[in-house]
Amino acid sequence: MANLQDLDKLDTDKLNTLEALIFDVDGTLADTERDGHRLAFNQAFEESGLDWHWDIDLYGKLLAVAGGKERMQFYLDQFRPDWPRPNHLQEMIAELHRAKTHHYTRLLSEGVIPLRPGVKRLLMEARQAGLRLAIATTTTPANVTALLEHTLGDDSLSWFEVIAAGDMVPAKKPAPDIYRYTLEKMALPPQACLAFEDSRNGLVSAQASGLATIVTVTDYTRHHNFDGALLVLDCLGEPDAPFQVLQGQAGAATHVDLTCVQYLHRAI
Ligand code: XBP
Ligand code: MG
Repeated sequence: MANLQDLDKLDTDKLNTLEALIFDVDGTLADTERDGHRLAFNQAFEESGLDWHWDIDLYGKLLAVAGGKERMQFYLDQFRPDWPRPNHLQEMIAELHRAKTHHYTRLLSEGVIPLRPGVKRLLMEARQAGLRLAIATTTTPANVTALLEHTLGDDSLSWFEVIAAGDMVPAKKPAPDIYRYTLEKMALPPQACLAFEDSRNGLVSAQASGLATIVTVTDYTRHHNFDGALLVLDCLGEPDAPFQVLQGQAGAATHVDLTCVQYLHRAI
């Protein structure tokens, strides 16, 4: 007969069991911003005859705002106050965003953007171990489909129980909406999950949802404030290409595998 302590331990263990990994997309699954989204925006601007051009440096500033439509509005407000606004500005931005998404998904279909190191390996290991997987991203759903299909194959969409993206929620990152939506759909408490992010906006969104978060930085986000992150790395690493720990403790791990995520989950 188990004594009360054992029952308590069982409940605690159940609550503390790692059930799911939730992934951000842009900057986390793949480094998509500089050579993907940014080029697609510029192609859409050029074909519309606009004198808008987002160079690498300016785009880094514009990434302060999540969401492509919101980013174009931010660009006008912050950098083009004198640009003559048409009456139908919101429709124009929506049309530009549709064109941009067309260019971006075509870039992905040409294999321009690979997955980041360790991403495919960790996803396969997680699936093998029966961990549930989800995506929580600000980007447009069509962009997620294109990235997954062109990097992991057509059936990879089914690996993710929930693909929460873009306008599915009222407020984009850093608001918690997209992670709360994902947890609700999975009927999981945040304590049973780990989130993977690349930016401060993403970390704030995940943390506000109660999620412990592992960050893999990009060139655009390396300088961000990641206070509160469980661990900050240069990438997930591979067995023959160890990660570099930028903040936090990874124990004896040299790359993020299931042993590493279980170790980190026990630390929260
Ligand atoms: C990153 C974003 C997105 C992309 C552009 O999303 O903020 O807006 O930059 O995609 P996340 P859209 O890091 O949450 O994956 O133009 O489709 O918004
Ligand atoms: Mg991101």
